[in-house]
Amino acid sequence: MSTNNNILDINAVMRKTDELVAAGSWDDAIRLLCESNRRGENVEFESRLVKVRHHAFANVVDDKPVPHWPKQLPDYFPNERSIPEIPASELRADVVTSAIAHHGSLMVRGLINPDVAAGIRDAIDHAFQGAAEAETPRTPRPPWYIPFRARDGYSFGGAERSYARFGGGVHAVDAPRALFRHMDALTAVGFDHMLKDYFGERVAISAKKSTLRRTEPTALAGWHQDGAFLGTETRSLNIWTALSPCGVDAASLDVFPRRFDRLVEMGGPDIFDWSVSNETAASYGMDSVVRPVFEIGDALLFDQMTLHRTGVDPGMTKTRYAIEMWCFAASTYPHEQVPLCW
Ligand SMILES: O=C(O)CCC(=O)C(=O)O
Ligand SMILES: [Fe+2]
Repeated sequence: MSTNNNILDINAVMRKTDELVAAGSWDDAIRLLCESNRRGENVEFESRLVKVRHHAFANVVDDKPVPHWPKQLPDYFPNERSIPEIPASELRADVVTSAIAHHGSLMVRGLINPDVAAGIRDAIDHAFQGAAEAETPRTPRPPWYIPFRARDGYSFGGAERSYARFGGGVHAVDAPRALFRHMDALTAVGFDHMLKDYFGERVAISAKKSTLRRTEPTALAGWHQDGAFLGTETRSLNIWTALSPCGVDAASLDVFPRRFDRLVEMGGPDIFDWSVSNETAASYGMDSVVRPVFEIGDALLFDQMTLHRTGVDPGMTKTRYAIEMWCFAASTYPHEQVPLCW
């Protein structure tokens, strides 16, 4: 990536961004910052982009939920007992709709190019280092780690960060360069358009749940459906992207390859009150659980009803890099998740 911006260009872009925001042209501001950062990564662009995406939400979103969602589609993978798989070239909204409705998730092979993934991994390492150094006091470590500030009316701070760290994660919004690289890699393969098609409206991501992960084989793994805290009625899609090989000697995910139309019973001797006990999970047939093997850049798409956990095994030896990014139809956005416009 080149860094051929000179200071005059940077100032000009920032001034133009101010003008666009003042005029209410939020999408143009987002586009300008993305294009500028693509030409040469710059922390000013990246941190402004996080802020503009967050502030844009209140200003651009007046969408109503589209009626009759999700579309009723036949099962495109009628003989599949495991998780349906497609190459990235076949990714379309209707394929996602069908796979989620009939199988609970969809594996997309080769969504992100391995060279691009290496750049994201590098940004994740820097973000973890920045987060560790910034712990007390929480001072920024630009360009890798810059604590995100939510607007009034949203809650995002120490409690959320401690929770993410406990789970082996750093919030993507605290790592503007990693977030840019990841969203840009997805945009480069048309994922933004696919999402818009999938929801039929504006898309927003969650500041609270979009997480850079470096997961050790010793990680805690509790069965859950994210709908336990995202709500069952919201329209969501998680894109979980592997940035290092996993499933053999690094943690994967364990996934029930089926649709659940409600939350299963929660509680038991597990990690959180929204965790599902091993016994309850087993009652849905442990034999059917899939632990996918991911190559770098493969992504699993699923929603808040999918029953899953971190897929670890005592014999695993390697750290796994991944990004979990929860996307929502803006009109059904769960406020406490703290929105950023795509
Ligand atoms: O990365 C993991 O191991 C857990 C991810 C997860 O629970 C999710 O993406 O919803
Ligand atoms: Fe989850």
